[in-house]
Amino acid sequence: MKTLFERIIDREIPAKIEHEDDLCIVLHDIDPQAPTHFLVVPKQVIPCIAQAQAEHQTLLGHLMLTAASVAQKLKLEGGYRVVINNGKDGGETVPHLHLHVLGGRQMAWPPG
Ligand code: DGP
Repeated sequence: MKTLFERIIDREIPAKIEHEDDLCIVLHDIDPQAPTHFLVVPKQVIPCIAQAQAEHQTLLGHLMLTAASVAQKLKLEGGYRVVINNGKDGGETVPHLHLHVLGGRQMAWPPG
């Protein structure tokens, strides 16, 4: 069965897409937790970061660099936070690895 993000990648579910390339898609979160909140999602399904393997190293780097370039495009000059939720305790709800990028307000630490 397809993950939610695969269905967005395949245009079965609409989303506000900010960027797409051969390896990933970037979309705005449906339930933003900051003035800007987007997700960087690999087209290849890795269920969670804990299941990433050495063969994914280049892809993982690409996701990080894409997060930074889209943050720059969206003018998050004051800074931003990049988050990966892993598994139940990490708050992951969609089992398809993704980076959250949140910006446009002062972030708190520790996170909830
Ligand atoms: P996580 O909890 O880390 O697995 O993050 C999943 C995120 O996906 C969550 O912040 C909400 C977002 N999300 C869930 N359903 C949709 C959807 O249909 N469209 C979009 N754009 N985002 C969604």
